[in-house]
Amino acid sequence: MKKKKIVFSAIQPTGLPTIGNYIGALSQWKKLQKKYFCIYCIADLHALTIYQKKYILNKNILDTLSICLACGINPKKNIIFIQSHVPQHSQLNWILNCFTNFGKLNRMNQFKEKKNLNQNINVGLFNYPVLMAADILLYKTNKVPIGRDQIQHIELVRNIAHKFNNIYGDIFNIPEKKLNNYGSCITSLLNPVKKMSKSDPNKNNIISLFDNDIIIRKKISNAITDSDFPPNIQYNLYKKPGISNLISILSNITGDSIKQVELNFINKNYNNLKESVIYNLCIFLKNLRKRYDFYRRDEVYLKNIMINGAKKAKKNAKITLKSVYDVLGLNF
Ligand code: AQP
Repeated sequence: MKKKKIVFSAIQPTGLPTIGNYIGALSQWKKLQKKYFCIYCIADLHALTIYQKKYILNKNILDTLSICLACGINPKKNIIFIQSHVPQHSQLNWILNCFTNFGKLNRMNQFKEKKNLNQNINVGLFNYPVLMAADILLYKTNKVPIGRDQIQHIELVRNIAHKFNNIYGDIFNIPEKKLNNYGSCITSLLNPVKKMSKSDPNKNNIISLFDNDIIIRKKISNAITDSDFPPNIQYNLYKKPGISNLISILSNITGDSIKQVELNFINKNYNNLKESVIYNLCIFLKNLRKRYDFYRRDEVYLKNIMINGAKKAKKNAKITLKSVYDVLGLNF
């Protein structure tokens, strides 16, 4: 039987995921399980780049794992694990630091943005993409499903892998990105040229997977559209970012194509579009939360998934790390 290609992706346990995390990552994760062998990681070490309170981080890890299960991740056929439970990530991270160009890392847009927002500009924040490289390269990953915000990071990962391979031979697989065309960047509701982020301090910018019907109605009703007259419900990211964002959310939640959504709203107004987004989001999130509650209640089950996931991940990670140690002359 032909061996399945490997997919790797991660999510940080930094709070309740948004509809952007769902559309850009989690919904893709579920679909990819059919074709690929999938390795999904809850990136708790990455989450430490911002200050975390012990109990909140602990709770967020369990919440995020439960969300992944509720979104349809199957831990029996694939691997889902917690990053800090597999120490090979930190070990490879150090080695890759020594193969990463400082200037390139300094040009990462996410670092530049977070640096401006953050009081706590730590080395971990700077080093974030190198730990990401270790995550991906440890598992001989072929494809990495990502939102558009992560494209630059994947290019850096490929660059680090090439650099290492050029010196030591074909140790790392060179991974490719996999974008969800119309969901690769769900944007802020009040500022639709900015990415929707779960850590955004203004919660009116985001739809959390845990927002109830009343809150969803309020936030979508207030979402920025435009003043085109007559109203024109068409997908155009540059000329109509607010409308495109709503179309994209609706298309991803209902499964209708972007074209179909546009056809459904010919001669309709922005209020009609918003009502449909509200209706579909409320139903979708209610069902998701039911599945989430089912998993979140059973911490013994969740802990078993973590233990088994770490065991399976370690088995693969150890093989790659050993070959890296071998070529570097670190093994005796
Ligand atoms: N707005 C988005 N649209 C599409 N995809 C998105 N992703 C995040 N936001 C959007 C994708 O979700 C995956 C997991 O993200 P993460 O939690 O690891 O980190 P992030 O990209 O930094 O996500 P947030 O929500 O912006 O978190 P905070 O606020 O903690 O920094 C990734 O594949 C990402 O592309």
